Parts: sequence; C-alpha cells; structure tokens
Amino acid sequence: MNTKDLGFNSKLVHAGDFQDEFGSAVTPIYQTSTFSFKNSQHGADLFAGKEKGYIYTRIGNPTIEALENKLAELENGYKGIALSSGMAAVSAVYMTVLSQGDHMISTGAVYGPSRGVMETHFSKFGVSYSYIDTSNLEEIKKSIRPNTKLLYLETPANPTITLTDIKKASEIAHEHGIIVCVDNTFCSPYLQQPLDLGADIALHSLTKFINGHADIVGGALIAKSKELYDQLRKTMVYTGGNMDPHQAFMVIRGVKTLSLRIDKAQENAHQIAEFLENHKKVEWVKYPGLKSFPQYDLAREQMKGFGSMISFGLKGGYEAGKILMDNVKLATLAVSLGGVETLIQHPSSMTHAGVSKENKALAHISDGLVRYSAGIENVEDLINDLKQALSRVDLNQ
Ligand code: LCS
Repeated sequence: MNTKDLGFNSKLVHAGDFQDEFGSAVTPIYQTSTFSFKNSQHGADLFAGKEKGYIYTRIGNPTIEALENKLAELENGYKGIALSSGMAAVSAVYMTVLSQGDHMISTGAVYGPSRGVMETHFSKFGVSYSYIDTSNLEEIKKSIRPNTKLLYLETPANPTITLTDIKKASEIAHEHGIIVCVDNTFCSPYLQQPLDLGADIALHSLTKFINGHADIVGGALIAKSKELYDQLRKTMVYTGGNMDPHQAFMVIRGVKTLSLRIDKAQENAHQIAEFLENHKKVEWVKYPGLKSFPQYDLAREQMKGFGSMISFGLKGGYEAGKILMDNVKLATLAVSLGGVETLIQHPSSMTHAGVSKENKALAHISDGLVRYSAGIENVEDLINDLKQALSRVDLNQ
C-alpha cells in the first residue's frame, strides 16, 4: 500500500508493513540468517544489485526492512537503517562522516556514551572534537574549523532537557559544508522531525519511545539523501551493527501506538512538572511545557508537543535524592526512558555514583538532579507517589 500521503497515525500503523503470501495481518518475523538463491545466476544478480531480494540478514531482511521503511516515512527521510542499539547508530554516524584529521562539534550535554565513545575510541584515529553549548548559536559559529565535518546535536539533551534550534544550527553548518545529525530520541518523529528542519541524519535509540515497552534495545538512522544513506548503510553492514529480525518485529509492534502513548505520557508529564514546580522541597524544574522553561518559545516552534521527560533539582541535594529514590513506590528506579511505565533515576547516587565531581559537572549532573520519564499510568497515582516520597525528605537534616 502506498502510505506516503496518509497522516502520521496511519503511517505509524501501516507504513512499511507488508502481508506475505498467506495474507498475514502483520509483518511476519523472518527469523533466518540467510536466503537461498534460485540458481548461481540469481546469486550473482543479487550481489550485483541487478535483482532485488535478500542475501544475508546482516545485509538485509524483510522484517528489518519493513521497520526501516516505516521509520523513513515517519521521519520524512530517504531511507532508514535499523541497528542493534542506539550506540551502534551513534558509532556508525561518527565512523561514516569523520575521517582521520577531521573535527566534530557536539552538544556538550549529550548522552554520556555518545561522548565517551568519541573521547576514548575515535580520538585514537585522529578525530578531534569540541563539546559546547549548542543552544548558543554563536558558540557553534565560533567552534567551526576548516576541518569540521560533523555537527552532532541532541535536542532535548539528556538529562538537561536543553534544546538546540535545529533549523538555525543546520543553516550555519551547511554554509560550511558540515553534516548535521540530530539525536531525536527524546522526541521521536511524532514530536519533532529534524530532517524537515534541515538536518541530514535523524538518529534514534529505539529502546526508548519508538519501541516504548522497555523490552528491547535498538537503534536507527534515517538519512535525508541517498548518498548519505548508502554510506551509512555500508558502515552498518561492514561493522555488523545490524538489528535482529525478532527485535525489528517488536519495534514494529511497539511503534504503532507511538502517538497514543506520547499523548498520554506528555499530558501526565505536564501535570507532574507543574506539581513539582509548586513543591517546597523542589529547587528547580526543567520541562519544555512550563512557562518558566528558558526555551519555551523554541520548544513551541520546533516540537509538536513538550514530551514526557522532566529533570528537577531537590533542595536537599544528594541525601534528598537518595531518600526520594528509596521511597517512590509506583515509579521504577531504573535507567532508560520513554516506556509506558514511569521511570525515575537520581544520577548522583545511581549511574554516576563513582564519577568525579569534575566529570559530573561535564555531564551537567548536580547532586540533587532527578530525571523522570513519565509513563501512561493514572496521573493522580504518579503525583501521590511523588508526594508521599517527597514527604520523607527532611530539609533540616
Ligand atoms: N541517545 C540518547 C539520547 C539516549 O538517551 C541513549 C540511551 C542513547 C542514545 C543510546 O541508546 P541505546 O544504545 O541505549 O539504545 N539512554 C539511556 C539512558 O538515559 N539511560 O540508559 C540508557
């Protein structure tokens, strides 16, 4: 079915999906590593690209391709590439766009490993980088060097929720022939479409909103041009970061309800952010839908909704964070985000417990910072849960 002219929700359900010869209602799982050739000529034609078909699952597979085609339509891109994880997607971008001697500019407050792999691995191959505040366009301009090849943006950033103006940043980058990649994990294409705003690559950790059920790890890249798509695809195939057919099936199933899940989760998040903003034990709240959010206007312009990620700071700092973690009952204490279940995490006492003060500052993590991924539960239950857990925090201790 041609789904190109359908609305976003119809695309979520139908784009990319196909029926097999049995009339399957959903895209089946082709759980096979390899595909037989009809004869030697057929094999030769497939390899030469003279005939369409499948050879080997790392190179291509019907279930995986169904997901790739769906994601490409959702992001308005040329084609999609599904990978084993979000980090496989990040690494594939660095590997494809950057060569020895090249320079990258990136949002400073990116997801830690997106920075980690650059600093520990890509630096070994002679790539240099500038981690800056990309919400400040002047800083982007100042950081451009003759050898800058990639502008890597994460917006909203994890966990600061700071936004970067994708349209303006892309215009600046393109004046210098720099490729722009946007990590769109926090929004998903339902809330933000980076390629329409001028970016060249949209990147996702599918683990989060797109799959939405906290039961698989996956990643994706959607390229705007055929040229970039071909290069990225080659990197994935050569380095073996491919997705598995079963993983793809799970994501296809999960993504069909993306808009329903996000509508409910962001409605919950908005009310929770307002509750937190008025709570005496909370020092600050960062949620793009709050009038107090410093980039509220940009959020309204660039995003179709405010999402369901909240960061907030507790007045009691580290100790208060620990008490909150030990007393919430409905929210699950866990890393990750974007699932139907509410997740909460206090980086200082959990993921970043062994990290030095300097490195925590680099990651923009203060002692009282709490990250909250609102799920689709009843909002009264979520607020009551926070209320009772916050009542245990004693600011006079
Ligand atoms: N990009 C963003 C914005 C992320 O939040 C993550 C994972 C990744 C990329 C990497 O994706 P993965 O390989 O895990 O599929 N974020 C996580 C987090 O905040 N807690 O645990 C994982």
